[in-house]
Amino acid sequence: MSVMTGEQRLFFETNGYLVFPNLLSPKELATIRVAADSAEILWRADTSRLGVRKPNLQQVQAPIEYDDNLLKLMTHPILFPIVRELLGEDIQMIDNDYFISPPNTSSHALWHHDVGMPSVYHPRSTLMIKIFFLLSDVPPGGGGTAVVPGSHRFPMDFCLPKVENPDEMPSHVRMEYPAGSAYLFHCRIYHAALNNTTDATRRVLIFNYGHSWMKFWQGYEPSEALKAKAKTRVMQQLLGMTDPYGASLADVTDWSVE
Ligand SMILES: O=C(O)CCC(=O)C(=O)O
Repeated sequence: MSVMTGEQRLFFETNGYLVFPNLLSPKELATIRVAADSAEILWRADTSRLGVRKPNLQQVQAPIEYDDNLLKLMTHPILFPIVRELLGEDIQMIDNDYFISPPNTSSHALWHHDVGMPSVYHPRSTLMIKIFFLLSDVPPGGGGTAVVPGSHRFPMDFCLPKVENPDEMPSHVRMEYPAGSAYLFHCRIYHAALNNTTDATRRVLIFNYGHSWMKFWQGYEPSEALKAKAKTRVMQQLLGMTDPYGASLADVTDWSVE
């Protein structure tokens, strides 16, 4: 039985993304924000920790390593079943990030898509899905993600218009929503981070899911300490602890992640 409504399925197939305004309750958001804040403090205090430290992007790389509440968010009870349905039973985490876009900074990610592996032609495949959780309000001009709806179906050699400023891309749609909202997209969709022209910092958690036979994005391989916490089939598969060519959640009935 499908966990997605007919409307969600058609919208995703047509546009390549879905939005969930105000998905997290105020209490859930507060818990996640506390976890993300502590991760940020640790990351800032130790510059050997992974993640870029640029004026327009502070990247706490692999936040699931920092706090169990961030780890658990990877299996959010509404979004994870949807991503599992879209990707299939061999779902695995590929990478995860906490992005902080400082006020009044230019885009850290111009228009691109995430799936362009040489030698693999996959115009109809869903190789990766990314979920974004907004931990701060993203007002107009607040450095939000933007997508070109339907561009996940563009051919590999499609030439997007060249634009100087990412905001100038024709037909783009902006992910400008209150804190606690979430969105997900098919990773072949063209997307960008827009300039943050406001005085507010944008904070977003990103979870990228692919298939168990894919490698983790380099630098996101789960640590032994994290793997030791994975007591359930779901978490073990997400952390790549199962046979890459035999992994399946099809017979899982216990969806708890602890
Ligand atoms: O920061 C953003 O909203 C864009 C993120 C992005 O480009 C990516 O995850 O590939």
